[in-house]
Amino acid sequence: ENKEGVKRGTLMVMEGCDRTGKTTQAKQLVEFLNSAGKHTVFMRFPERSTHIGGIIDKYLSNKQELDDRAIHLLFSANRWELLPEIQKVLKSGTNIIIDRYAYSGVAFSAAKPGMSLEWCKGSDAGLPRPDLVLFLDLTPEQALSRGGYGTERYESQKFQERVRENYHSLKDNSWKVIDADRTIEKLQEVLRTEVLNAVNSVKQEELPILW
Ligand code: NYM
Repeated sequence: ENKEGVKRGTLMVMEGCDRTGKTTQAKQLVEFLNSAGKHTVFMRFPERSTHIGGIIDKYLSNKQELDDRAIHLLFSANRWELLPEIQKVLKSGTNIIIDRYAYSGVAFSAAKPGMSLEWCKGSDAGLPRPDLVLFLDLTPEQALSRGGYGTERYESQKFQERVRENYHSLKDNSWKVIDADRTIEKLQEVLRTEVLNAVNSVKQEELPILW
C-alpha cells in the first residue's frame, strides 16, 4: 500500500508472434477483470496515436524506410513516452493489460541480420518489469493456418520463426508460456486464471526494472 492506502495496480503483458490471438484475448481479459470488480485498462505497443507512433505506423505499413537501429529506438521511445501514464495508472490502483511490450521490441529487432539481443535490450533497460507476462505460443505454421499473415513488415513465416526463438531466450520467472493452439474460449479460460492469480497476489510496492 502507498501513502494514501491504495494497493498499486498489477502490470500484465501479452506477448507472442503475430496471429497468436493476443489482442482478442487481452481485450476480453480487461472486460473480465472489470466485471470481477478489479479496475483494469487496456494499453498496447506500438501506440500509434502519438507522434513517434505515427512514424512507426508508416514504417510498418511500408510507407517509410528507416535504418534498423533507428526504428528499434523509436519502438523503445514509444514505451518511454508512455511510462508516466503507466506509472500514474498503476499508482492509482488500476491494473493494466498491455498488448506487446519490450519483449516484442527485442524479439522482432533482433530477428534482423546484424542486430544482437544484447544491443536491442539496451534501450528498454530501466522500464518497469511486468508482474506477469502471458506468452501465447504457436508455431509459425499454426499461426499461418489462421488465415495467413497480413501485409505489414515482419509478417512472413521465416521472420516469425526467428522472432519466436528470440522470445524464448527472453523468458524469465514472470513469464507463463501458454499453448495458444486452442479455441478462443478455452484459451480465455486459462488466461483468466493467470490474471486473477496475478492481481490477487501483488505485494511489492515498487515494480522491479528490466532486464
Ligand atoms: N513490433 C512491436 C516491433 O517490431 N517492436 C516493438 O517494440 C513492438 C511493440 O510491430 N509485427 C512489431 C510487432 C508487430 C508490429 O504490432 C505491430 P501489432 O501488435 O501487430 O499492431
